[in-house]
Amino acid sequence: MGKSLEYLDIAVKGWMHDARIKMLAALDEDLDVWTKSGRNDLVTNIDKEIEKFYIENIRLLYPDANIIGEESFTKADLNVDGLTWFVDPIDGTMNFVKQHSHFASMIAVYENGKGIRGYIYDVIEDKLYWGGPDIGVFCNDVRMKEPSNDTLRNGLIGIGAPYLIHNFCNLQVVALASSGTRMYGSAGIQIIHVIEGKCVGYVSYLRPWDFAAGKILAEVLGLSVKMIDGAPLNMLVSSDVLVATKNAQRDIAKLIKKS
Ligand code: 2AM
Ligand code: CA
Ligand code: CA
Ligand code: CA
Repeated sequence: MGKSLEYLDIAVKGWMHDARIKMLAALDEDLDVWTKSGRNDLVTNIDKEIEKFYIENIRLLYPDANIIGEESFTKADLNVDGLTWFVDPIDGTMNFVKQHSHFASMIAVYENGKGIRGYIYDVIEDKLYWGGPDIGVFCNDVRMKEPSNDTLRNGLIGIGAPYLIHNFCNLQVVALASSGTRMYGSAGIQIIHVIEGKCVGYVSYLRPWDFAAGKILAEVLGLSVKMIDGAPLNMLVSSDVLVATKNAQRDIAKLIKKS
């Protein structure tokens, strides 16, 4: 990878702090908003600006790196050979536009398919969750502990709304077997809740930049990050993703039915 991980951490945190200032300023201005695949799927000028800002900075320091950014990737970028960056400039764009809260900015760094660093920034709370297998996980400067290995019955479960509405894989039964269901509209925010131990799991249909950073942080903290049927995730493919305590993962596996 060339430069040290300490160097990388300082650089990425600087970019993300600058991006946060841009996002907060944008909340007081008129946004340009476009739809993508449908009326629920938005992109703003700020998503595009921040992705461009991250990619320009990554390219300056790591000119040979492969970058998979939500708003700009092409098929040619879809490989994980060497150093690969996953960029989701605003995760929860609908929340950014409608709620002015519950959105995140996410960056992940993989080397030959292995997670090196994940960064999830809860912009409104000003909390940056970051780390990797060599150093552990931190919330800002505070080291995070592994969440307790709670069961589904004793914990809250985050579920992507379409999955619950359509009862994908019998998830309505999973929801009823838990202590309650939570939906925040941002994969990053929901994964933060699992690594903090506020929820025992989160399941949704996600794209690689939605789960790349969270997978690294959650696995370092002893959580399971797999497809809902327990199959390993492919870092280049969108799929159902379950981030959960090991006990909740086992409980959910008993209740799901393949759709
Ligand atoms: P996004 O805001 O970066 O697009 C809830 O919508 C969560 O699912 C968000 O984390 C959102 O990320 C993600 N998501 C993934 N694919 C989506 C899609 N096609 N439409 C809306 N949200 C999507
Ligand atoms: Ca999007
Ligand atoms: Ca996203
Ligand atoms: Ca996004």
